[in-house]
Amino acid sequence: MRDVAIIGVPLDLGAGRRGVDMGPSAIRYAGLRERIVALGCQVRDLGNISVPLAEQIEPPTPDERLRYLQPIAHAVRDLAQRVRDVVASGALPLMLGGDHSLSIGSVAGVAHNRRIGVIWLDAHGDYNTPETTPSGNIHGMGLAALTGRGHPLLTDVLGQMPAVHPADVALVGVRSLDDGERDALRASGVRVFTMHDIDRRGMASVMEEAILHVSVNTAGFHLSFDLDALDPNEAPGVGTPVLGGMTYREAHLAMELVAASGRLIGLDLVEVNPILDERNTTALLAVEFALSALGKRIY
Ligand code: 5AB
Ligand code: MN
Ligand code: MN
Ligand code: MN
Repeated sequence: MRDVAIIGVPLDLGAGRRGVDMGPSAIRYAGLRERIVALGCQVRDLGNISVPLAEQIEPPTPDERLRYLQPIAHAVRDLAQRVRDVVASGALPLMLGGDHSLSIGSVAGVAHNRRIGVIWLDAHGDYNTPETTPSGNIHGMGLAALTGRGHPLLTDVLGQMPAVHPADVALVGVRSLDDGERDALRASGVRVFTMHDIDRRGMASVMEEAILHVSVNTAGFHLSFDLDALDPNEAPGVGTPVLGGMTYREAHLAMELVAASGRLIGLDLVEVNPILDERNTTALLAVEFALSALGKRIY
């Protein structure tokens, strides 16, 4: 079993709704560390990176197209450096969010000086740019930034532009795209698997193709798991719920296939919002997914 390093990112500046800054605590309280240790992994919890509260800083103007750009750029740079160091130490970085803009840092760190694949599990495309965003929220721009589209403070975090090649990315679980975002995704070369594909083909077939797609000529893949990929009936504690999502069983199977590939090199669990959750259900699910992705077996 591998070494795992946990990093919390109590960031909610990238989201339109408050509360995902409490996600790292909720996932820790759901028993993350002990349960990964029980799998036989060596686990270090590196604590949280330091992120300002919205109350501490200037509010954005109403028509701002990159809300809280400066503090988010600072946070993702800090995170990317820590993740790069974790990777150099031989451990697998496990990020707890926090809004999905944090993945701009985590993926940049994992991708430092090498070619990696990315699987982005999400109800959304996160492929907006300052030009297409309907909200100005940076958590809707993360995947675009990682593939080189957007503000330079977000596209060039560790001096490697783009951090990942669009052709090495698979987006899985999508069911909500903005118009400009859809056009940009179509032109990008990112492989997109919608909920329609999952319904028609089944999760196993979709995930096997996604894993193969991101594994060709890469050092492995990073999995960025936005918990809103799940159906809100099963995972109510997310900031931007969209009907028609994955079941627990489907997402669980996806994680088992990730583990079986032997190619996982980094993992984000993001967008857990304890304010909207019921009895920490969504955080408990996040822990189950981490365990399965790290190789927990039933038999
Ligand atoms: B999440 C929306 N496309 O850009 C936007 O939760 C939602 O990280 C983004 O996937 C959702 O504001 C971002 C409308
Ligand atoms: Mn999402
Ligand atoms: Mn997302
Ligand atoms: Mn969200």
